Amino acid sequence: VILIGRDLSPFTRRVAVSIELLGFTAERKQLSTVDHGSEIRQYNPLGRVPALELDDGEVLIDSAAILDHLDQTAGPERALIPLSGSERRHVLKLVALAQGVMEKAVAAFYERTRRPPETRFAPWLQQLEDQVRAGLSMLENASQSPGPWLALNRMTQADISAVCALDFVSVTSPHILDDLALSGLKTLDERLNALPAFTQTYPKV
Ligand SMILES: N[C@@H](CCC(=O)N[C@@H](CS)C(=O)NCC(=O)O)C(=O)O
Repeated sequence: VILIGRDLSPFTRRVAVSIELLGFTAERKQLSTVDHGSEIRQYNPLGRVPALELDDGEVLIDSAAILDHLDQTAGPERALIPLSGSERRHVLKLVALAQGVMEKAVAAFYERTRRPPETRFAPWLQQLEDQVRAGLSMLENASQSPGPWLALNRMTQADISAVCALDFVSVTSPHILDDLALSGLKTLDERLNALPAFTQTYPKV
């Protein structure tokens, strides 16, 4: 399989990390939406990453759909999101919070880097950054529950997505984290970033 997208994209990174942790392998095409739009559109007409080309040529788009496929392939015992019930709802809620942080942090990054400065709208940027802070604070609350993981007694997609979201914010907009108490989340972040799946994919601007 081929994973299209670079590790600066938190959506791509959570897929890359999940592939590695589930014991799969993928060829990487570290393409950027800024510089490689036409090549990316050959995989995803929307021009977005990540996309995953399977060995038979089928192309999956959107990180959530790709993660769903990886979990199905891995089977219920190893899936990073539990199959059903309250455990599934709990993990999905935390994943949604992490995904929301990614979406808002990416939007804030674009607001600051893709617009001519005179067309930036400060109140909108402020709202995006407040949403990032709110999402991270909720994930921090989850990190305070007993045990080393955000949910359940093992690593789930909640942990992977939360770390990918936090690292994207740290690398692209560290000022958003000023005065935010994230000790539990940062401890989790340090622990996971010591694993090769995370170290090898750490985002670079
Ligand atoms: N919901 C999508 C979001 C993907 C996304 O927004 N990717 C960004 C890069 S981090 C992108 O492709 N941006 C270019 C664009 O949306 O035009 C997913 O989970 O894969």
